[in-house]
Amino acid sequence: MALQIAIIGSGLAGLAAARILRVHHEVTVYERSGPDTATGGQGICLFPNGIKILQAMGFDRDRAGAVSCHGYRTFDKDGNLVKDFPVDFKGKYGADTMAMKRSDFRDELLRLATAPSEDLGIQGSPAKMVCDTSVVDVDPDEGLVFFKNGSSVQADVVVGVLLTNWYDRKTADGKIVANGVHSRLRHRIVSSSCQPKKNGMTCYRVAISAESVKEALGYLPEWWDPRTADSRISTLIAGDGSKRMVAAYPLRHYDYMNFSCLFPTRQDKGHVLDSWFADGDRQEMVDTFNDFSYPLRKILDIATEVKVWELQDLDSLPHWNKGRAILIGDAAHAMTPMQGQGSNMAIEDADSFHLLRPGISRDEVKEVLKQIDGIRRPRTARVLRDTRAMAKGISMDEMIANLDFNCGYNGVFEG
Ligand SMILES: Cc1cc2nc3c(=O)[nH]c(=O)nc-3n(C[C@H](O)[C@H](O)[C@H](O)COP(=O)(O)OP(=O)(O)OC[C@H]3O[C@@H](n4cnc5c(N)ncnc54)[C@H](O)[C@@H]3O)c2cc1C
Ligand SMILES: *[C@@H]1O[C@H](CO)[C@@H](O)[C@H](O)[C@H]1NC(C)=O
Ligand SMILES: CC(=O)N[C@H]1CO[C@H](CO)[C@@H](O)[C@@H]1O
Repeated sequence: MALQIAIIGSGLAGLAAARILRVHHEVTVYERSGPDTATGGQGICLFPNGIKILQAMGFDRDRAGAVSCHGYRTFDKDGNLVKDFPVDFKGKYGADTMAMKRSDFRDELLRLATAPSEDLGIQGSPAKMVCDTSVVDVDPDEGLVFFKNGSSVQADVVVGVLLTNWYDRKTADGKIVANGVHSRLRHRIVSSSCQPKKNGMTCYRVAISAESVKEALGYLPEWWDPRTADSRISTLIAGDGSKRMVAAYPLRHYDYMNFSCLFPTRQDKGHVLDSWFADGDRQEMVDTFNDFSYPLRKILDIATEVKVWELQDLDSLPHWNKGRAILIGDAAHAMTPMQGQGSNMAIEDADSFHLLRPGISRDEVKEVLKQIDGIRRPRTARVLRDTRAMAKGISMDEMIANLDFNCGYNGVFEG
């Protein structure tokens, strides 16, 4: 008998889980927004640990416009190369590292979750998407999912993947929406408090097209130009103890570059920026990096849309599951993007649902969810710890050890 599976949230974790589970079970995904909702337009980097699992799902890198990255380059603020760190991700860990536009990545996951089985060459039936449907409560023991309109459904497994339940959200008109509903939902599963922790850094995020830079500068800087960038993820560091740095990675075949501009949070700023959708102030960003080299200053100066976010994460939770319900993705282990492992962990979580094997009985579900919790929690706790350490600065050896630990993972059966 196939299990009835309810997934709350069609984000990266939910859709990946739907793809894994649709082969042997009946999956419904409930999404409070529209069908093409993509939280943030940010670029996203997938490492070999995520890519190996995605490839096994039939992930199509061309559809996602993925750009392979073959290592890291560090520049000083004047744009001089300080360090080149090539990484043979494929040779060393069995798959590439790829940067993608976040919405392209989600579109590809949506295809894998909902396309006809024949198209994907798999068994089972597509996951059902139910959009514009907020889940307001769950009963983990009974497997009940309650909707805003008062109705409910019963499932054998409830997968909770709610991003916004760990911090407040800002609406388009600037109102801060309390996370009451989401925290109630989460507290049904995990009773401990989950206050986000800020790591002291603020991040401006901007996307800039190669076209607009060529127009403004007449050329592409060395670290951008595909002929000289050698597929590296580039970082420009202030190098003056101020911890200011700019990370740049290419998207959509180098047509775009997304920049994360990091600096220590100004304590004198009264307001709290809890949402990574908040609009930032371009002038403030330009001022913060005004001693960096001309091409970068100019590039930041022509940015049209500046997003600002105070980096924050969540302490490791004591458990992720209760009864028939389990949390995965950011709801279970939100971390800052300092290692770029957040969504990779979500993909690994999804892969662990292979343990809900074909023919499993309804009665066995609770045991298996406990087992998944036992496998996933220690690993994500370590990745969180390493990600926190990144903010303080780590040695080259530590960085390599982290890459080995993160990228060397081969899925739940080889874990
Ligand atoms: C600035 C930034 C940069 C990042 N860069 C990287 C990177 O380079 N590499 C990487 O691996 N990770 C990165 N991450 C982390 C990554 O974005 C997250 O780990 C990932 O999105 C988590 O997926 P998710 O499915 O848990 O959440 P999401 O993708 O946000 O999905 C949650 C979904 O649930 C829906 N939802 C919420 N509440 C309800 C409800 N009550 N009812 C129904 N639906 C609901 C939402 O609408 C949404 O669609 C970054 C994060 C940030 C903030
Ligand atoms: C309530 O919402 C759910 C989920 O969208 C839907 O399936 C159900 O038909 C709705 N019930 C009523 C009475 O509107
Ligand atoms: C191409 C791309 O992904 N651009 C995104 C980069 O980040 C900005 C700010 O978050 C988004 O608005 C862009 O869509």
